[in-house]
Amino acid sequence: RSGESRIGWTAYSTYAEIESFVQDLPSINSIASVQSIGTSYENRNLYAVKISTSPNNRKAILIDANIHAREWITSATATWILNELVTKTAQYGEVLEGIDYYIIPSINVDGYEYSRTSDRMWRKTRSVNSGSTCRGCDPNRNFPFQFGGEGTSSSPCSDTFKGPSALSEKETKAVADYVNGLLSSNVNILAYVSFHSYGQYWLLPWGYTANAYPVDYSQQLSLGNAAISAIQAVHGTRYVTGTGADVLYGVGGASDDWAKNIGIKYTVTAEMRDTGRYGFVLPPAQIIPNAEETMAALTEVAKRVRSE
Ligand code: ING
Ligand code: ZN
Repeated sequence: RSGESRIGWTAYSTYAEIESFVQDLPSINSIASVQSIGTSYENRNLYAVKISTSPNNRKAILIDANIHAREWITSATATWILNELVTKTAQYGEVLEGIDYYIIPSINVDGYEYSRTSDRMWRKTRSVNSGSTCRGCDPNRNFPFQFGGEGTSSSPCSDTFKGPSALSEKETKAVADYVNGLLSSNVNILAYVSFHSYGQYWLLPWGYTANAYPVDYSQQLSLGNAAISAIQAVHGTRYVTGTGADVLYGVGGASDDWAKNIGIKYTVTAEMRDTGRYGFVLPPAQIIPNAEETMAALTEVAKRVRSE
């Protein structure tokens, strides 16, 4: 259990630590399998972990984390969840029964390392933009649904730069190819959860513009309400739910709307702790409490997916 001991969740990990943690998971428990889903702009490996207690494909939940570099709590939470599921499998029947998980614990890995070593508030990828000295695109404006819409910028120096084209970034392309590959091999992904911080919001589709709702919005909202009640029951943390655009601002090219648009029923952007006291620089002592309440929300997603 070398990977587990290297993480511990009392501090934020380097990507190298996250990588070895992920690689060790199958040796801890064969319910985990690890797949490389590509490489980053700076050639780091990108991973997805499948957690399944059955040899057959079942209903599935997909999670992406750390699309934004400075949102460190998101990969810490994703790795904590993975560790719980592989080391305490018997305790998580409500989560694991009948459902497979596909978890991408850290996707903007170059940005994450840059945020750790050079600029704590870095958000974007680290790709070079032609004709500019400013680096990176906002990966959560780079997906091919409402690309270039509200809340996106055409300036490479902006924190919300959409990129030269949809899926221009190796990291977003890796996610899209992976998800599309699963769907075309008949994996029944019924929920897509994108981990972000901060603000304590459970953001539903559509996020691209205000006052726009998918036809099944009442179901999205009832799951959102169940999830935020479950979160509050753990440590008293209060979330707000509603569409991303109604609650915050309209965003084109985000991963959650893209996932909804390709037919995944339940999609959400989960904006984790806190509401601004520490913001992105959430103290490491809050990693485990944040992860525990997120697990409670995920349990609600699992219950809903199972009943679909
Ligand atoms: N916030 C999200 C962002 O990408 C968001 C908010 C996502 C709004 C999706 C609507 C839809 O800007 C953070 N913290 O990244
Ligand atoms: Zn974010």
